[in-house]
Amino acid sequence: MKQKITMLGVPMDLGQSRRGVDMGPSAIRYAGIVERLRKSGYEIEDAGNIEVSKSPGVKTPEEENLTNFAEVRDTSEKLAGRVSNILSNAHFPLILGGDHSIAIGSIAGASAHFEKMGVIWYDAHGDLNTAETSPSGNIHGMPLAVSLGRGHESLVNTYKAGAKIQPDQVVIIGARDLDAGEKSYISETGMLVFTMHEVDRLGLAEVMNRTIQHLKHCDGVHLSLDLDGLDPHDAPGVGTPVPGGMSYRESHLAMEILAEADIITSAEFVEVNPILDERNKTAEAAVALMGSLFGEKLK
Ligand code: Z70
Ligand code: MN
Ligand code: MN
Ligand code: MN
Repeated sequence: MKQKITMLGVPMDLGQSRRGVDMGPSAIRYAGIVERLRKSGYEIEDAGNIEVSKSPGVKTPEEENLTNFAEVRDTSEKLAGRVSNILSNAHFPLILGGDHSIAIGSIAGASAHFEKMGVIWYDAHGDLNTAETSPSGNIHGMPLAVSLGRGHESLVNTYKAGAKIQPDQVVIIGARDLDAGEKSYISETGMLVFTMHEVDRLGLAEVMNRTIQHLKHCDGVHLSLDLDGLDPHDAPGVGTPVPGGMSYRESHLAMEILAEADIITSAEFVEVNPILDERNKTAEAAVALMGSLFGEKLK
């Protein structure tokens, strides 16, 4: 993975209902990400944040169970273009969220550069809802579904028409809060999901080995890491903490195994909410995990 990194912040908080996650990119910068990766010998360029604007005025009918639909759609389109350009310049796109709805844009932009891009979804949630199955109407619970071609067509058609990935290109790790519609979709498709049950049974090292094996047929892999995949004890600064998650240590091991396998071609770290955090602990965890993902060694 030794290459130039372009880092891009997406101060998006419209995909969910807690304010503050738009400050995630600032908190991660404050926690020293640029200096950290430079120490490992990377050239890293901070491209700043993309603009996220809330459009005032009349809500479209889509708003029914897709809150802030127009804003999320517009931001996704913009982000996809930026991510695609970063890859065209042969740089590694490192995206800082923002809520998880931004994955719609990251995956759309990145997948345009591969025949078959894999996605590792490290999260307490499946984010596989559609407006029909969502209990909340929050689009951050839908980005993986959208990338798989399920959901409102103008979200699905971000950047390029249609699905960006197929179920056999996805691995979910750390799930422990799946909604009924998400469970049905997982069992219909046979998608590989390591819930906390499998993480505890197999250990995270084995989970990561099986993940890498499962994505062998992919020519690129996007890592989408939601900080709520970690246990709230280690990452309290998230909008929807779910007990019983992967520890700080386990998550480091996961990143180190990915670094060793050298398969990740783009990454995003999302859902850091500094307002809900304890002394920037969650942003610092994100930075430390990025260090390991980019090959930092303990000795
Ligand atoms: C729930 C929903 C979710 C992230 C929470 C929660 C989804 N399944 N996603 N936090 N990142 O509203 O769809
Ligand atoms: Mn260059
Ligand atoms: Mn998520
Ligand atoms: Mn989540």
